[in-house]
Amino acid sequence: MKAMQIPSYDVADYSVLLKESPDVLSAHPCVVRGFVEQWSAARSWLEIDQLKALFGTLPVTAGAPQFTTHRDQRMCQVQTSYGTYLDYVQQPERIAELFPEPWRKGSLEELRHMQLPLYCGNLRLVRHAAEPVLEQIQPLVPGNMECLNDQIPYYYQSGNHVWLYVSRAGALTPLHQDNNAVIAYLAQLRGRKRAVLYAPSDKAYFHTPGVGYMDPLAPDEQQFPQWHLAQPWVATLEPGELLIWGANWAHHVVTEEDSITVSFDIVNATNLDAYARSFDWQHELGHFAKKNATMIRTRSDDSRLHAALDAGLEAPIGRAFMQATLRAAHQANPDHAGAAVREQLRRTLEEA
Ligand SMILES: O=C(O)CCC(=O)C(=O)O
Repeated sequence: MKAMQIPSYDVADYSVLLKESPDVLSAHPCVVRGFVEQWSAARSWLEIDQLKALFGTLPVTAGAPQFTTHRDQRMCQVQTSYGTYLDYVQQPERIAELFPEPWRKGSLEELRHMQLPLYCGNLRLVRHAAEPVLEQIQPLVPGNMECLNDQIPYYYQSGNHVWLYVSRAGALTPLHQDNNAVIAYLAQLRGRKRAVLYAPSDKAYFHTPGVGYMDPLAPDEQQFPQWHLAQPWVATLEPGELLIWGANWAHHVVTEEDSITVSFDIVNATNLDAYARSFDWQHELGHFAKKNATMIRTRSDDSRLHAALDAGLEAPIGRAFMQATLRAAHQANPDHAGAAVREQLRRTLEEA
């Protein structure tokens, strides 16, 4: 199918569009101009040496491609610090010295064969709504969008929702859908990226169970026999532009010019129920609760939570922990500003 160009709006026009059509991101992604410049990060995260000084000691992995979403895709991966990864971005010729073998996956020889740069996409900057790093990207959402993130208990603890991507030209993020049915954006601070997106309603065409996601740049006719029925939406993202898409939109991103990009995940009224039903946060929250089971058992007498902890499965523990938290919050403060959101979350979880 002929690719559709993603429409681009000035932030004021995007705001008007959202007022008229709050669910516009379900219909198509948007490029928004004139927003990113407001951020402190548009100045303080613009140089790699600044990022090294701020985040260089944090542990990360870097892979080529960033991760895999197709059963036959090979991968190389190293475990390192963010500072060492940034050294590699600045001086790729030092790769053998910076990442001595054995690697976590693959080898330098295999990487050279793949002709892809290593790409780190798992720097974890935020684990709490009050994290100072969030000050750097205020306002968090363009065009006065509704954002309920802070009203969802454990939102930033039970999944990564703030991403800082530094990538070399050629870096690849294969086609995938984000965890937790979030609305998400890529805000380009430096360099250029090319994105291809597909609506969730086209999933049968771009995804085959047991095989994975297709490569939009080289679709395999045998594995994705109806690939041509999928409608691609495309954009080239330049510095200062922000690309935003709705829940479950699949996306494939190639770094065309060395880049620095911020990505942020959003939950609002349009995807709150889908978020509540998602497995990924339930699993991560359950993992946390399981590790802290003794403390949680003493603090809560919720019998369903105790039963889930006894059974020991992460996702049901995460669900039960969230439900117990929501019930306790409602009893303690039914008039809280986030009470309606919490009540909706609780109801959706009960029904699931
Ligand atoms: O910028 C990229 O390479 C892709 C990022 C991405 O896919 C995401 O944040 O979900």
